[in-house]
Amino acid sequence: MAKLFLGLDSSTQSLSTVVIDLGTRKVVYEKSLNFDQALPHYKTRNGVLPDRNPLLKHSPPLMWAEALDLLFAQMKNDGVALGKILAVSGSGQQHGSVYFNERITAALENLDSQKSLMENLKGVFARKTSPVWMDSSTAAECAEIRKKLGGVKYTASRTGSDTFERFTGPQIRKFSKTEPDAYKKTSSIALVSSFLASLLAGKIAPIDYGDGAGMNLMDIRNKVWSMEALKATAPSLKLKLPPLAPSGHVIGKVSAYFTNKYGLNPEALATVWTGDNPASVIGLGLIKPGQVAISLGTSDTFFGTMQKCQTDENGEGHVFGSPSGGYMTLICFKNGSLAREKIRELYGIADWKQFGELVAKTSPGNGGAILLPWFEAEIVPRVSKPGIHRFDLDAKNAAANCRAIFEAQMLSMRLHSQWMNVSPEKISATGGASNDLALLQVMADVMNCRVERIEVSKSAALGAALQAAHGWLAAAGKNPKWEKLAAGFCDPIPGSEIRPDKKAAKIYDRLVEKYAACESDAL
Ligand code: XUL
Repeated sequence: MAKLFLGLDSSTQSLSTVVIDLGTRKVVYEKSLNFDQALPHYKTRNGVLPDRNPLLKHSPPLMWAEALDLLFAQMKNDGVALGKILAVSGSGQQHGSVYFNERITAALENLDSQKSLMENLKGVFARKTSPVWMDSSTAAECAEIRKKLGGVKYTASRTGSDTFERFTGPQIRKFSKTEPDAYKKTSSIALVSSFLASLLAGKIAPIDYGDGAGMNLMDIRNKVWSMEALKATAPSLKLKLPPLAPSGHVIGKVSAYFTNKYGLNPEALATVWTGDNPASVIGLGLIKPGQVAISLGTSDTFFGTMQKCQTDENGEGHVFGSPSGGYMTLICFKNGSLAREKIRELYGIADWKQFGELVAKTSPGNGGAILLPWFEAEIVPRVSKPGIHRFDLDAKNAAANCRAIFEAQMLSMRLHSQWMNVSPEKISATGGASNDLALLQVMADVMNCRVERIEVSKSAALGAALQAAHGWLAAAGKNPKWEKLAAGFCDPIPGSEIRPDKKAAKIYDRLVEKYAACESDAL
């Protein structure tokens, strides 16, 4: 018999869904709905409202609710067996926040299936728009909270991260300062993830330890709201926050709204959602502590899992709760594919094949040449003024510069993930540039670790579907094991393994020190 679980992911630009059958261990349905295209009346661009102030990035929360209606209607239309879904979970873009007045509780309890979610939610918002993770308008509030908490190191060790502009705490502080009356009228604050979970459950949903850690408000070690951080952020904040809970934890049965309107199984369980990154960690199969994935996209992201909570005293990396227990880290390097492409353009290289051939003409370590490729302001390390720096590297030597960009990016990852104290057995490489073998060889050599490629479309929605299955099994007293549960859904591409070259690895053990010195010199 089919054992169906539904995962949703509300990201910046789209709402996606993945349905898995745990019986056959297969993804049986997937779909994405692009906000700009499907809901043009909100006038968003890439899911965000245009604003004259480039630092302000807000989205309309009603758009996310309306998208949920549209996607369920689409699933019904496509013949998805919604009546057989056993549990639903989800994930959302991290840090974004939704502000309700006191009418929210009754509205959620009485969702009328004759009306749309949009109509049901009329008059419940205390703030029309939601700041999202791309917003960087809270530098002052970050500094204020950090100062009240006692500096970068303390803030990071207490909440899992230093204060960041996009994090929810600084955003709430700004709202309370700039719109004190609206803040006063706010009875409840949700994250994107807990907002959508609340709609599915028909009541205010808890925030999970993964997404909750992206707020600068949660005590990362004890997984409770940190009174110290709440006090440093805004008045009466504790009263406005829902409880914290593990992701996948059962909230109750799904709201009758979805049962009556779309034929969703009335016995299906609504569970606690998480952030898109914690959900992706599951969707990429990072279950055991010490596992690492590197996503090579516009930006490069380093994901790792750890049993014990270590935090970055330099405040560059983030620690979130992982849905499979323990902790996960996220370290984001802005100059990823963006910088690789810039070098390709700079030297007029036709394609990535030719780029790889040039890299092959040079040897590991590049004769000690170092490039710092900060084409854009960098997140890790924190660099506010973009700039390219070359050390013992001839700007006219195309081949050396091609190797230098790959080595710089991997050396930077090695250096800036050292605080995690994790030596991975293997690294899963994913994202657009992960089919570049020259880059993966440099990755294996610099990290001195096996690298395997993994390709999962919609990793966050898949992670959410697995989370729904885990929650359902746990509620049935089955004590599910994550490794067993995820097996088969996110396996590496057969034959994609790349092994480190021991001689090259030794060279990088020395070069990482020179790289660190060059960084200090340039910062
Ligand atoms: C993580 C972050 C982004 C969003 C994207 O800290 O800001 O990855 O979660 O959806």
